Amino acid sequence: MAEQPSNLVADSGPRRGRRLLRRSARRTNLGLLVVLVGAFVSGWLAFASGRPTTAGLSTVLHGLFGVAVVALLPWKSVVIRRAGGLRLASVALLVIIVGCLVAGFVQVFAGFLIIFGVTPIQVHVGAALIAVPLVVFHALRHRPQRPRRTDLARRALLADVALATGVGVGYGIVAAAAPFTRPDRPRAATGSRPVVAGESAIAVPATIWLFDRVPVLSPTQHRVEIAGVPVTMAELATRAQEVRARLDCTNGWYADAIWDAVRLSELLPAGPLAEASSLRVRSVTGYERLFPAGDSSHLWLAIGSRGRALTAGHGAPVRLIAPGRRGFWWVKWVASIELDDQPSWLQPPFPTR
Ligand code: HEM
Ligand code: HEM
Ligand SMILES: Nc1nc2c(c(=O)[nH]1)N[C@H]1C(S)=C(S)[C@@H](COP(=O)(O)O)O[C@H]1N2
Ligand SMILES: [Mo]
Repeated sequence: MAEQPSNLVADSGPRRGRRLLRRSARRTNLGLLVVLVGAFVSGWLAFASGRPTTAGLSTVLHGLFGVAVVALLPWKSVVIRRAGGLRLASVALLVIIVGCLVAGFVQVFAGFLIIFGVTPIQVHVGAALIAVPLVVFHALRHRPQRPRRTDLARRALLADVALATGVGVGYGIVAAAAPFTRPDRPRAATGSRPVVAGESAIAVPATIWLFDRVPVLSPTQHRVEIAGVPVTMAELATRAQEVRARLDCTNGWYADAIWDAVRLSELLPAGPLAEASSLRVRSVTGYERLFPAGDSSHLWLAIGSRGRALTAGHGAPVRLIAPGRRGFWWVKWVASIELDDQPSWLQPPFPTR
């Protein structure tokens, strides 16, 4: 019955096969580039956001991009097997990406843990950072992979839809399974799992963002300069109230604790506060974050937890409590709080020390 259109007959056989393979190789590499960039960007987005909705959205987005990398690896293995030979830098890239993926899934299923002095997230983000120059080098060394018209052909789009569906289903399986590993430690929207069940902040792991050092300060000598006025710890203690807040570290853990703390809006002069665009919270170590001035009623200076003074590692004698923001905003060993004209978005998105 059916007569083959002549162009298809002419186009069949090994030559067509080779052309299709080359095209699928190009699309695989391009697709990998897109999802790698997407995973990298969404990973930092997930870190930047502390509120459950935005953090949850970027974490889901990140999971989808990450699973898409996994989904493309079987196709990439065809590209690799058909390549003339293996280059050392490309093999290193492969090892780094697989390590990054493994650490990502360890975080999802096991959560915060320390193996050989490092956590899954440290390995995961470290590997992603090392991958950046390797991917750039790899993509530049191989011939340019420009998108083509045929990439938008119906067959190609169908393949994309099939892949996207597979990625969605794959991510759904991961997300559905994750609550069953360590069910005693339910994941927050950020993916973090609780590190302690108690309500004392003292039991939480003392955490340094990058290279900061724990200073030893005297609770009786230390003063925190608030809009230029030195305030003693005893003064803060008399005004402190109990504040329940979740400290959610980007290292993959969270802790709900009760702090003894004073609201910043009650410590700052109302007039100048209304004029300022931001609050600069600075540590004696030089570590600092800028907050919108309007946040002053949601920011607190804590001097203890449930009647116990802070330990040196946790920011003694005074540290910031920033509910709804990731741990790196919770400046420890506060030296000063200044009203500032610099908008808070005009700062590095993450601390640099
Ligand atoms: C997960 C990331 C990636 C890994 C692990 C990886 C690994 C490899 C390996 C091992 C090869 C075999 C040749 C060699 O050793 O260099 C290869 C070939 C190739 N890769 Fe990648 N690659 C990745 C991503 C990319 C990306 C993003 C692009 C382009 C945008 C790309 C483009 C190519 C090209 C054009 C070839 C040559 C294929 C051939 O010779 O037929 N790769 N890749
Ligand atoms: C090459 C780049 C990256 C790849 C391929 C990648 C891949 C993945 C994968 C597959 C997961 C498991 C997600 C899931 O199934 O829910 C994951 C989790 C995670 N990744 Fe990445 N990632 C990359 C870069 C980053 C970066 C740069 C960051 C942060 C700055 C980051 C932060 C996270 C976090 C916090 C999780 C845990 C999320 C959760 O528990 O749900 N990733 N990543
Ligand atoms: N000065 C200073 N403050 C800091 C840090 C730091 O390295 N230096 N680390 C931050 C990070 S990443 C987190 S998660 C919390 C951890 O608080 P904890 O040590 O009480 O657990 O403090 C934040 N405040
Ligand atoms: Mo953190």
